[in-house]
Amino acid sequence: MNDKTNGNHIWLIILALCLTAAGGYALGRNSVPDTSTAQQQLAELNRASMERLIVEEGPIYVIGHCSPDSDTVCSAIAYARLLKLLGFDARPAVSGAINRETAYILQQAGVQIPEELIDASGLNIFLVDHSEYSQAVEGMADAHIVGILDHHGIGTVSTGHQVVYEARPIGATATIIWLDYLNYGLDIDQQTAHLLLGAVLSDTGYLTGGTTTQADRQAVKNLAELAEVSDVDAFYQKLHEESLSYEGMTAMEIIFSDYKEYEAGGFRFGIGLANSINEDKSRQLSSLLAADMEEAFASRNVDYMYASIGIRENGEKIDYIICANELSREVFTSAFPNYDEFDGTAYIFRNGGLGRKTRFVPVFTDYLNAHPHE
Ligand SMILES: [Mn+2]
Repeated sequence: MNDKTNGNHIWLIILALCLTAAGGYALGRNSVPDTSTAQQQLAELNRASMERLIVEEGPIYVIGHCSPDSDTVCSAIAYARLLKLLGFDARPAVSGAINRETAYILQQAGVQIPEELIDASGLNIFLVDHSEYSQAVEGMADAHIVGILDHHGIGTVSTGHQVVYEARPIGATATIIWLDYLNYGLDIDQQTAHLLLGAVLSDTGYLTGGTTTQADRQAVKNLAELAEVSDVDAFYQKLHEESLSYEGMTAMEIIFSDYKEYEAGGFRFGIGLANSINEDKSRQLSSLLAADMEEAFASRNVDYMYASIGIRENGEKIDYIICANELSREVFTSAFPNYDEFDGTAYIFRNGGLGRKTRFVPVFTDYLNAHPHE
C-alpha cells in the first residue's frame, strides 16, 4: 500500500467517524438531523396536521383509563408535554389512585402525580390508552373529545367532529408517544424519557409480552439513553417487585387495582389483573381473591366478572382465572373450554397463558357477540 492510498484511508476513516458521531448525537438527542431536509419537512407536516385540533374553551386534559396503570399515567404526562410543545394548553390527569409501580416510576423520574379528574363533563379531553366509555372517568359521554391515542381495539367512544385518532398494534401507548416525538421532530427531556421507559417496560413485561414489537424494543434502547438509566435490568426488577407487592391491600383492592370493563353482545364484563411470582403464590392469591369475588361483582354493574393472576416463570406465561359466580363460570367455560387445569378455585392456562388484551377479551367478545343478550 503506497503513502497516498494510506492518506486517503485515514481521511475516509476520520469522515466516517464524524458522520457516525453526528448521527449518534442526533439520534441520542432525538432531534431531526440537520442534514436531512426531507425528515425536517416531514416533521413540519406532522406538526401542521395538529394545527386544527378542535379545542373548545379551557385546557385539554390528557387522561387514561380508570384503575390507572403505569402506561396510562406516564402516557398522559408525556403526551400533555408534547401538546404543550405544540402550543396547546394541556394538562395531564388521572382517574383514580395510582399503583405502587407507577408511584415508583414517578418518584424515579422526579415527576408529581397528576391531578385527579372526577368528572369529564364539558371539558376538552384527549384520551390515552383506552377508547371505552366503561373504562373512562365519569362524564366522558358529555366531554369534548379532541383525540385518542391507543394500542387496544376500537372502543365505544365516538364523536361527530374531527379528532386526532392514532392507534397502533404495539406494546404500549408510551411507544406511540415516543414515535410521535420523533415524527414531530421534538426533543424528549430526561424526565419524560424516564416516564416513557417505565411505561414501556411495564406494559410489555420488559419486552416479553405478546404485543411487543421492534418499535417497543427500539423505544426502550433510545429512552434508556435519554433518561440516563444505565441499568435497565435493575430498573425493571424494581418495577416488577413494586407491582408484585400487595402488602397491606385487601382482596377487593387487589381485584380492582388493574381492573377494566368491556361491552359485547349486550353484556358488560369486568376483568381484574394481578401478578404473582410462582404457582404456589398464585394459589394463595387466588383463594384470597375468590373469597371476595361475589362482593366485588355486586359492587359493579356487570353481567360477568373475573380476576386473572399472571405468572411469568422462565419466560413462560401462566394465568389463573377466577370466576366471580356461577353464571360467570358457565359463560367462561363455554368460551374457553380448553383450559389446562381447574384446581377447584382457578382455571389455569399454561403455554402462553390467557392475556387480557391478547386472548381473553378478543375471544370472549367474539363469543358474546355470537351469543347476544335475548
Ligand atoms: Mn397500555
